[in-house]
Amino acid sequence: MLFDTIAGIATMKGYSALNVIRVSGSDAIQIVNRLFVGKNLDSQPTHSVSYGHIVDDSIVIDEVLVSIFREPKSFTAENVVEISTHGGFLIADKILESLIKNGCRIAEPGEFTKRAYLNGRIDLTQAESIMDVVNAKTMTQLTLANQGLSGQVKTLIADLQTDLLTLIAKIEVNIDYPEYDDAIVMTNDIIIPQTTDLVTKIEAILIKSNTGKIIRDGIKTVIVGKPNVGKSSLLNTLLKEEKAIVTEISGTTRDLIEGELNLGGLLLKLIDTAGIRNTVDLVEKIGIERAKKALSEADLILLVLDQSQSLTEADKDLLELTKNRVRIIVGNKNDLGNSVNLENEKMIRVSAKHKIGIEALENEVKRLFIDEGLLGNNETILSNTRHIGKLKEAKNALLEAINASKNAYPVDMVEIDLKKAWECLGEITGEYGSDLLISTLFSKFCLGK
Ligand SMILES: Nc1nc2c(ncn2[C@@H]2O[C@H](COP(=O)(O)OP(=O)(O)OP(=O)(O)O)[C@@H](O)[C@H]2O)c(=O)[nH]1
Ligand SMILES: [Mg+2]
Repeated sequence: MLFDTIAGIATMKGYSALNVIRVSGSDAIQIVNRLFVGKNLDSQPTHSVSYGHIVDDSIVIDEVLVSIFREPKSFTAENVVEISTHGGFLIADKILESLIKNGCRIAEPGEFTKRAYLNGRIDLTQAESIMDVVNAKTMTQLTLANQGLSGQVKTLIADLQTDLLTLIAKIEVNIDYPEYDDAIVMTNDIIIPQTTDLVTKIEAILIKSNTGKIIRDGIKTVIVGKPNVGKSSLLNTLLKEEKAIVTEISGTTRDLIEGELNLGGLLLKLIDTAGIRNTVDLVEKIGIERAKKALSEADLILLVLDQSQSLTEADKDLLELTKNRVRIIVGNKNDLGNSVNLENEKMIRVSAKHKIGIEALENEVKRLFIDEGLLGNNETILSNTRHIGKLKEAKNALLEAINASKNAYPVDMVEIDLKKAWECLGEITGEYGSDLLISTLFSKFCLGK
């Protein structure tokens, strides 16, 4: 494949020690060489670093180090040059300008990674993992992202593809050469069990992927309760920051207040809400509507009760409303007493104000969301919503195939469903990526990546 030569700044501009400008394409080395005063880059070996200056129109722009990676042993599998410059606001822009003047084109967001993919150096799951590596905020997120980057997701899908392809190939032989004695007759007795095995494998992957998705995207954790029970105090204590206003007045919080918490590798996206009650205050009313909406979208609900008083109707309504959700009941104001006792319900007793019992609360969150065994085993876990969605589609197509077999449809009809499943798997790794999908995915990358 032949592409033009692109250039982009791979680092953030601003007060930093260094910036890196990346150039990729068949002319990358020659173009940089025209601006470089130092050794002749054309004759430098791959994976070498040269010291010199970038000079344009006899004006020295900066003292730089230039790394050369010759095709195919580079990130994009093309000739790549990385210019390390001093940091700051001007230098990198000026060098980029000179590169453009000399025949480069400015890279689009994600274009370097896109080339790595288009040149077959990485598959789509690895490309997507690069973005996850960049976006990781906790070590667990990073571990998952690195699994994808090293090709574990690719291998996981490839194993399924191999099984499926074997099955499809057997059917094809049977359709093409029905007279072959040794071609296995694809009776339902063969198609149904083998397809069922595949569905079982996919289901096992999908079950684990719940944990993966939550690790990757963070847990949307909504703190709810009636007014004045200490929701905002709990948010502040968890975040170790006075983020929300706390007063003894009921109805203090009006809008949603958000903060992020790294809990032993789990990312919690905490949202404090307005206390839920009947009110005539217009602003508070809107706040309560927002609280209810956040509640409906939560992955985890922290339902806060005030232990210094007995339960009110408002508390009971909220207990009922959230009973089938993933929730933790938090008995706050433990320092003032414990008038609340729930039958058959676990309640974590804390004092948000005095920071008591917080660790127990955090442990409960971990217990609910981290399958320790899963992460410890270094098993491959799918976490990307797109991958999970496509795998579910593949599973559904396989179920259709089983159904068609059971209804004694001809094998070539069954094969259509199996091929659909095959395509879904291919879309995960990018073998079947549509142009639109590919351009949308890479446009989410940062510049220079
Ligand atoms: N003694 C004691 N007081 C607490 C505790 N937690 C919160 N409070 C007090 O309870 C009052 C209400 O606290 P907030 O955190 O504002 O309660 P809230 O649920 O956010 O209230 P709204 O925003 O009005 O819904 C404040 O005076 C807090 O200092 C606690 O654990 N013990
Ligand atoms: Mg509040």
